[in-house]
Amino acid sequence: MSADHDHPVSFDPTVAEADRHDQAPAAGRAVRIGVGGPVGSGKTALVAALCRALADVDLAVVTNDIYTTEDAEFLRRAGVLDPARIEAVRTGCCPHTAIRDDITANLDAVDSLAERFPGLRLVIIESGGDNLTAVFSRGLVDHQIFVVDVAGGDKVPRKGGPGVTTADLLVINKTDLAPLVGADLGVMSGDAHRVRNGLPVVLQSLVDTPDAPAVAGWVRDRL
Ligand SMILES: Nc1nc2c(ncn2[C@@H]2O[C@H](COP(=O)(O)OP(=O)(O)OP(=O)(O)O)[C@@H](O)[C@H]2O)c(=O)[nH]1
Ligand SMILES: [Mg+2]
Repeated sequence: MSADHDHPVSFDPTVAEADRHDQAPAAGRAVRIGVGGPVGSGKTALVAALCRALADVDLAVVTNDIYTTEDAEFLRRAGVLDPARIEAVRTGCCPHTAIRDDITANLDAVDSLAERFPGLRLVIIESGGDNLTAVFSRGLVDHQIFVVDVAGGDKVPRKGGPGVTTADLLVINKTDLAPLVGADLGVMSGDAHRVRNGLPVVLQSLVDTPDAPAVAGWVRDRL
């Protein structure tokens, strides 16, 4: 038997992620925050809310859609940000590919914004809607927010997956819909805290609090 079989190489992705995560952004460059989560959970609505709440911050947005530029157009129509500060990436493939595996198109979009807006302090990158396994490469973002919603049922947080368990902030959105879908917010909150081992969790409704104050405060603390 060869030495390779006696001593197989092992790779602990948790350790590698932690090491990369500790790296601060290069001096002077904008902080990049990823917003991921399942289809329709409220990512674009949260990005719009953050643009409103952080109107005093020099910021820009990159959206990802598979075939369209729908989310970028929504944000431009909403008038929450100078349209020139919104870049759309069309992934043409599973959204996680463009935020985790081949991040070139997203890095190009961030670079283009940074060149045009030299004082940029924050870039928010919205992933296309994906599943519970989708997370951002730490080569693309410094921090990531994962958005799930109440309408998916109160079992979602305990189903786990790297988005729910390792994102720097978990948002449980659409709490206003809980009575309509029979979701128990206490169960969702309890399960989320249990699987995240102390990482923060925000429960919110963008209907009740359109400017997402808790998430906006968390983002400000990252700047
Ligand atoms: N009731 C309720 N509806 C919400 C809330 N947040 C977002 N929505 C609605 O949910 C729908 C989907 O929201 P989006 O922001 O487009 O969701 P998304 O995650 O960006 O969707 P994709 O990018 O297609 O994956 C929209 O009709 C929003 O108005 C909320 O807190 N409560
Ligand atoms: Mg969206």
